Amino acid sequence: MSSRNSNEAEELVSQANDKAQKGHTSKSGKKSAPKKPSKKAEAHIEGASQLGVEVRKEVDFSLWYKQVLKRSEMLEYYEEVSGCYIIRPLAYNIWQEIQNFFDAAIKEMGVEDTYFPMFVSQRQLEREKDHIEGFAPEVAWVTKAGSNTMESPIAIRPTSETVMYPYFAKWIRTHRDLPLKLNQWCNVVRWEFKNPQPFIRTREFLWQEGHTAHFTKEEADTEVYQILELYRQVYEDMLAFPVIKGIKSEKEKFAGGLYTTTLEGFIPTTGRGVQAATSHCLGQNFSKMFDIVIEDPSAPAGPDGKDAKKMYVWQNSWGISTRAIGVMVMVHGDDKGLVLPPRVAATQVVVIPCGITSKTTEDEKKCVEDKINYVVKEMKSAGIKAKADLRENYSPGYKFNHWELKGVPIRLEIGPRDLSKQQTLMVRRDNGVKEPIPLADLTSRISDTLKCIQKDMFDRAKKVYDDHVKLVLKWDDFVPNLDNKNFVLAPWCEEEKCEDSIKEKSTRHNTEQEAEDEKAPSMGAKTLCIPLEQPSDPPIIPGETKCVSCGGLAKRYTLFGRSY
Ligand code: 86X
Repeated sequence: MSSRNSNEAEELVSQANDKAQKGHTSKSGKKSAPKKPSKKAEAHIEGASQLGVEVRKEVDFSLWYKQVLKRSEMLEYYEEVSGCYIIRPLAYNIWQEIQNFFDAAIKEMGVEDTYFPMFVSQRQLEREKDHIEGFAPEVAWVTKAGSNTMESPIAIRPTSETVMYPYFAKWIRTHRDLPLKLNQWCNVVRWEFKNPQPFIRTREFLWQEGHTAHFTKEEADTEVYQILELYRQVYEDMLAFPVIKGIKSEKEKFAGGLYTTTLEGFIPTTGRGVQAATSHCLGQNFSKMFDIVIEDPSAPAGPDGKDAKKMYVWQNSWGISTRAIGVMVMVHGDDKGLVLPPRVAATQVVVIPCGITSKTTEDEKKCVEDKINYVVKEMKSAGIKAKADLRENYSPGYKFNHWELKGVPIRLEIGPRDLSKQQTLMVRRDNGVKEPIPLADLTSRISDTLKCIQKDMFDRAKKVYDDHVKLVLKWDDFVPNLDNKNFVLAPWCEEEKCEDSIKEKSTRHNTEQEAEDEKAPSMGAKTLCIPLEQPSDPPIIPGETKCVSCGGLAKRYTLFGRSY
């Protein structure tokens, strides 16, 4: 198991070299010199591992994704344990931006941060038995201490309901203890055996889990949707990643809860859906399991010694994970590497000296560098995350590639000729557009452009998403649309049997056994969500509109798709 990642990492290089070579076969059938230096040569070139992405996003998406993450230095493969990865500063910074925003927003709602142990006893874990049954194979256990087998093994939290709720029961006694709103930022472990994918499916991941208890269902309901809206803001406003809000079907909801709200995203290159975040109303299911009760204030204990009526509290739980980073990369990245939305970019602007030749005097060079340092300082004091790249032994071209790979939203080029005209050349990472900017307006123009990039990135992604949601009314159009890498939005009866049948009917039964993860188009469609915002044209007419699959009566439009 432990050698798998190491192989995987090496393959990143060798497969890519193969591909580069395949693409360069000359007419005579002889391969031209490979574009990339051999692995050995690479070792000699300073920074060669950052030389860029060698495989096109559209050609081999999965390899492209791994290369972008690795070469941009967002992520490193952890050789020791399969399915685990090192989140490097460039990526961790994005997580911190998400934390900062979300933390401030939930504090505003009265949520407090907390930290519970990562271990849970078998006894506590099994109090949730009905619901963890399906999850049980993913639970990781600690069974030894040193060389001694432990008397009672302890589980590592896959989520913290069973860790926290015994203490909710202890802390919540009367309605005056409500609402209780706790959140923790932590790691969780789910020992999955499906193909791991950095950020998207990893055995350990980071998330926040919010757990709250309320006096009324209404209060709980309100919070569920407030949190869902905050998650939308994280994805759409920060990561420029469009999502659709909805409710999970009974089959797809968190079995332990009453209902699950979700954000569903779309990865255009594969046509697959991805669950971006969930906010559950647990109802009273967990409070009944864990005996989280208060005295009903409307039926207090009587003077006659009659016991107060017990009332089970209403609970919610909600979470967003580091998966968000992965989907952002998948949607916005291109053949040059990462493309970071300005709001989460650790560096928003990089300034690079250009046009320095052998004829440039030392004085002129110094002038350029001084000016660069000056504008960087100016931008920084205006709140723009700017930096200068004044490294000596790298050409401007090398630096351009380097910062493009890392997704920096704006590059500024400044040379002696720009200085004489009191201007700089601005180059946008997201669309490559170049524009000279007068130095006098620099900070305001950069600020505006950063906002514009943020908006354009979202608008472009949103248009792609919208174009791939196909409204389908009859079954004949269902699978063809899926096969064209679309989601299908269709009237549905909301019966589980029908959901199973749709999955079955949309699974392509290939003769050669294909790994589910590798050949996405073969897998069946799931319901992703019942969107909160329903199409109005044509409207669903109760008692009349037919379910897209079984012909029974349709309740609501439901979003279907193949998903991660
Ligand atoms: C469901 C529910 C919920 C708090 C969230 O979605 C947000 C944050 N928790 C998580 N879930 C499990 O309960 C679960 C349980 C076990 Cl034992 C497991 F191995 C995996 C699990 N995965 C999800």
